[in-house]
Amino acid sequence: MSTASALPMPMSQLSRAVTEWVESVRQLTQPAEVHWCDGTPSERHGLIAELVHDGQLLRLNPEQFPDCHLYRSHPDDVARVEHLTYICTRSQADAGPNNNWMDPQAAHAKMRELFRGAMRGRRLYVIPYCMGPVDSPLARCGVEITDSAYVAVSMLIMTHAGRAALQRIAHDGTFVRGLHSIGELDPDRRFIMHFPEELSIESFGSGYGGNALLGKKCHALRIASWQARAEGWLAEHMLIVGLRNPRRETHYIAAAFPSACGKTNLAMLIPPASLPGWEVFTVGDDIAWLHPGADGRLWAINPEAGYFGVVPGTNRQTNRNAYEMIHRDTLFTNVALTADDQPWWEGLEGTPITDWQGRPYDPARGPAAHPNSRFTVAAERNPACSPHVNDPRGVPISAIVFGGRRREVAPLVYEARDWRHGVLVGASMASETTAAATGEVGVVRRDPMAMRPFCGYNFADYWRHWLEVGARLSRPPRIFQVNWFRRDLQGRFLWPGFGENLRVLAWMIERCGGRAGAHDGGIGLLPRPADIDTRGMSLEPETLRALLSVDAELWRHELDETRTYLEQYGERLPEQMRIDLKKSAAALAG
Ligand code: OXD
Ligand code: MN
Repeated sequence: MSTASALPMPMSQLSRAVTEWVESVRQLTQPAEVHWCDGTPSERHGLIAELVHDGQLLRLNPEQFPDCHLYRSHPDDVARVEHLTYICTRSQADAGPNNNWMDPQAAHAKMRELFRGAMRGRRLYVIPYCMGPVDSPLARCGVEITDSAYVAVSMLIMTHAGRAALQRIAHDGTFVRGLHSIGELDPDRRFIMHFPEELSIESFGSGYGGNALLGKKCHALRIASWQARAEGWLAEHMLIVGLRNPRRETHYIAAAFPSACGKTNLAMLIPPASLPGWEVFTVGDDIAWLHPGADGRLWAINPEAGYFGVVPGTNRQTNRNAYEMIHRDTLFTNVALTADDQPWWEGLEGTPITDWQGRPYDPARGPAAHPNSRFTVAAERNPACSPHVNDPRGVPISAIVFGGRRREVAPLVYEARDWRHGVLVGASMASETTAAATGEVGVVRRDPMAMRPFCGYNFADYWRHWLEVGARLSRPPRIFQVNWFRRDLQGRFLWPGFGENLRVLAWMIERCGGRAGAHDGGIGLLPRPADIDTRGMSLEPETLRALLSVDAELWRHELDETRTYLEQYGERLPEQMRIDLKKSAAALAG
């Protein structure tokens, strides 16, 4: 690859704001060269070839995994760092108790010192990108500057990047500025700063996806949630899936789950053989931008162009679509290797010989693949990719699902009474922590709308905004909560999950069509066991009853915890939510 400081289009067609910003970053960071990404496949292949040449990427077995590569991160840089992630608004109250906060001027000063001269001897990549189809009025653009070729390649897979995005930026006259450097990968000099009032991001000291691919969590959730409030829409941590029932009607569902709780699997679900006639289409696996439409419905686009999915557990049985998808043109991070250079992770057959750190595999040192090892792959490689994935209007949403990972308390599924109750249901979500973020795994924490690490402003204002958006919808989606992770006293999962989850989604769709039954279970509307189609499944009737049961005592405790949590938001908490919480307690009392 040449030193390519060449611009991808004539200077006269470029936004001046972009060129001036790139120049100011160049002066601050002092790179050896500047590369403007044009987003072509040949550029991506060139960058990958360079990374292979200098030993940062390993080419995987070309027969079994053509055009697939392995990247090993620094062992201290394997997950999002929530404790080092900040929202820097002028007023601390705007960031809310749900965010770490730093004064914007102090944060800029701190970051300026970290970035000063940080790219000496390195190449600076300029990545213009568009989150969402480039011709969609719902899409928004950004430019990421990074000194990591791995990050640049990942952004080229995960976003609509290159010339078309630059043209759109020149036309829109606005973009999100994202400045990133891996620095020295020193955990003590690592910060992920967001300046929503300035539409900018500064990230230093990590190369991990959620900290470094700035289009993803930083832009498409934290900054976009702020923009969405100002503009009247929602930026959410949700997959989007289309389900066509045997009557040939397609319904789209948007579902929020915390990280590493199976969003990618649900978005690419394979219908069980005993439920013939169903088809599944993936629109997105992680982020949804939801806009009220002129027809009173909620319309969704996926702002991303690829998947950054958790690998362990993926196999032909659990997710055949994903398993097939990642056999070609895929960038793996922190998986193990077999003797013939095939990638390996827990959940696959075969034997690893090298662990994720490149050491001879020794089971005494823990799993061979890192529990948060990932694949990065273009969405179009997904055999179940929806034909509407690039539809500029998006897709209409029939149902919104909130899901957590709870070994007890939450039933398999229930429906909120209406949108307003649904906002409370979403705000009450709690889930066990996973390896996607640093910190202890398996601890229950409140994770409203699965947005706890991603909401770019005060949650109380966010719930108010949800209530306002709902009030504008004449045909709002129905709202449900699910829990695929309930266990028995021996710790065994009660529900098989994966493809079988379609049985629960099918009930929801029948509810949307006014065809399925439900009873008021105090907490909301629950299916009776007969309402869930379990034909062809080996599920004992008492297991299904247990899955659909609500322990009033445990739930009362849950409501108390929810109240304590929500009350931290004080006066900013919408009064409607207090009233609805009281109503919920009364309904439970009978
Ligand atoms: C992700 C996450 O990578 O939520 O999607 O951490
Ligand atoms: Mn996610």
